[in-house]
Amino acid sequence: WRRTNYAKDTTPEIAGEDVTIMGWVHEIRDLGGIIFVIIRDVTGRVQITAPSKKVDAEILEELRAFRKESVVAVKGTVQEAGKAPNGVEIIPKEIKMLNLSNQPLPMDPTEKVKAEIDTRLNSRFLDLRKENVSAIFKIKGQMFHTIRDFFYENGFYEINTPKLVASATEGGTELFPITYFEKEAFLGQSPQLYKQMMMGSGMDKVFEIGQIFRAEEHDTLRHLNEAVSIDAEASFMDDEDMMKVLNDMLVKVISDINENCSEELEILGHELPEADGEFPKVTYDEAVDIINSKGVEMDWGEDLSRDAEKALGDTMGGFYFLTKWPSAIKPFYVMPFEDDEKYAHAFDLMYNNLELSSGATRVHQYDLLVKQIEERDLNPDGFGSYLKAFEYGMPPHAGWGVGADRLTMVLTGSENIRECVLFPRDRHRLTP
Ligand code: ATP
Ligand code: AMO
Repeated sequence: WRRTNYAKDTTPEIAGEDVTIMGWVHEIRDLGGIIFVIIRDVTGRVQITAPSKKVDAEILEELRAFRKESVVAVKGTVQEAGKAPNGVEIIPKEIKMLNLSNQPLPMDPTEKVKAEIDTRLNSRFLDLRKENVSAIFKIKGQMFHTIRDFFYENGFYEINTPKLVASATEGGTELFPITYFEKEAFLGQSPQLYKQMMMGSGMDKVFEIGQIFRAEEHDTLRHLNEAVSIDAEASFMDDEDMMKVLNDMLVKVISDINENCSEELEILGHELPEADGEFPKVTYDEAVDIINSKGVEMDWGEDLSRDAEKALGDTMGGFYFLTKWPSAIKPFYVMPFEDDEKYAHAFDLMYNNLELSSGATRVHQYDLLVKQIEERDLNPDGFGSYLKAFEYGMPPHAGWGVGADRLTMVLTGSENIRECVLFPRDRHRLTP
């Protein structure tokens, strides 16, 4: 048996032809004199129609033994049928049961019965059979495709860096410790140190798409303990240059998804945000004023609370950059302003109240880097192999990291980050 057609390309144009369809039993309706079975595959659905007058008794018997969500192969003749999916039905000639599904199902992939997210994630393979669930991952796939294209077109080399690491990068509290033979090690929080070391390699511009691990204690709709980060780093560039790169990349992502994923967007009932020109910028100082004017208390020098993010998001709307952060709340690798050290060349990209990315011009001077590490009560000895790269010719450079799963939330209209990850890892979930 060989599959000849997908559901989608079984159309009235091929009426009269014999086809072989393979897929899942989506629905069975046995009306006595006629049996309807809907078969679902990656492209959609197609109807098998078996009138008892036209079809062998043996085949009718086999159809009656079908159980929902079993995997079957059906050979038959295509015939025009106005009311059926694609305007066709297949009159079966031969049937093969490839894998019989147990009953009852742990959840209903036809969505006649709604299930909670936990039930769905427990049976994720079944959940993904729903078109509104797989649509999210088809869009996420297009997002990665466009992003890779964008980087390659713009001279960025793709790199892979270790996820088993010896030190923290994004503040010591969110690390997962592991045993690495006789040494202590951690799961990487960010490729930060490696992408910066690559600037000392002369490769000029690099990007990485990879897993990051953060021992976030809190349980929110936008944090996971394992996420995918899209990281970029470029030599002889600064924060302004890298904001432009990020801006251009997102414009291309939105335009490509509109062009190539219109069906998926329709299934999700989602319209993509506008992104054609330059995203607005608001400085941290301006943001503090806006937030306070909205009745949310915030002192200068604090990170934005959730309420502050919401107040700012309500005012700004859409994509915007939050720039010129206080140095004290940014990591050691961020470049302070030359004329006013209390400000840093750091930015976040926001969408409404959701932080999508952080980036900055980096410190490329060895002495300043050591000073900033010490000021944050970290020990420079722990950063030996990183610091070494700053002693022998490190160009000025800048970069950013985008949370791929958070960006997918924006691109698919999902409220919960768990919807945008196949097998999410949160405080309570380590399987499947
Ligand atoms: P970063 O990687 O820079 O921390 P982030 O997007 O993870 O980026 P958030 O965790 O969104 O940053 O931080 C926004 C603010 O929301 C922070 O002040 C954080 O402490 C706060 N926050 C995070 N989780 C919760 C929560 N469950 N309830 C209330 N506030 C929270
Ligand atoms: P930051 O810590 O802001 O910056 O992380 C970058 C982006 O990654 C996403 N993100 C997360 N997504 C889901 N769950 C999480 N727990 C989580 N943590 C982070 C967010 C965030 O904006 N090294 C810097 C980047 C740089 O400067 O190049 C960094 O890691 O969307």
